Amino acid sequence: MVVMPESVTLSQRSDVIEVLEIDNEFAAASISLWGAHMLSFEPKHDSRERLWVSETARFDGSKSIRGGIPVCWPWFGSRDDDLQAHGYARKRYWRVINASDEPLFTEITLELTDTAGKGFEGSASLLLTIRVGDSLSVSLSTENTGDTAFTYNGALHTYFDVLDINHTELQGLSGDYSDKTQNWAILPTPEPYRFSEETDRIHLNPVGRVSIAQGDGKTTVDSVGHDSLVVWNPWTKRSADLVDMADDGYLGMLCVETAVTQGKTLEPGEVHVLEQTIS
Ligand code: TA6
Repeated sequence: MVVMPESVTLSQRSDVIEVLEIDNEFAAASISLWGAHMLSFEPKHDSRERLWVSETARFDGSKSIRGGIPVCWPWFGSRDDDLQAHGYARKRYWRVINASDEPLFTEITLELTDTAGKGFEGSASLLLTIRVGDSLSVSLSTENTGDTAFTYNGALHTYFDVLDINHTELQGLSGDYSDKTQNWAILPTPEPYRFSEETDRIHLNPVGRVSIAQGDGKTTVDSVGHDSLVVWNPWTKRSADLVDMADDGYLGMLCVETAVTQGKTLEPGEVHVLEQTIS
């Protein structure tokens, strides 16, 4: 049993979901142990919540939590078979293997207790290391613990809180993207990058930094270990169709996801880290 440092407390969000609450000199944050799912991050230097969670999100374990940072693993998106979209890591229990207060952040490491599942043939160890300081860094480490190679996909599927999607601009992307709403057509990144319709895009030029510019400030998103950045907003119709999103829920969120969508192959003993830092 890991002893929690001074800044961390454990609370019960529902019958099935326990949440680690972090409150240190730099920020407040919360993480559901079910899914290793970040639910909030509010740095104290500007008191601006960075993560959006749907007001109708389910916390009963029946669905992945709508909002925050779902951990998609060991695949991304939907599949041709019946298996659930975005893999199973976001719907399983993780355990705390380390928690410490460091000079500039609180560090928590969670481990997925059981990484095996239908649709994934490999043997893997999966860790999520979270650093809550002036910025938030979330680092997903996949290790091949078996004796044959495997290929995985995944994402840190972050829902950013925005004041109004109609007045939000995404900066820093360039090159082509593949558009899910247009049968995966390859199209050039718009400039300026603004939102006025359903947006579901895999950007294939994996830049390291993008920014979300909006009325009350800019949010910077740094990514490492990715081969793509996914940008999603369901807009009016899909928002209304989703049982765990209010009809106008799309107005206050924008997903910018640090992702591996092209398949990352790991040889036995190899480790791959996918990381997103939000400031
Ligand atoms: O990352 C974009 C996406 O794959 C969209 O196509 C959309 O379906 C979204 O994720 C949410 O997926 P979810 O399974 O959480 O409902």
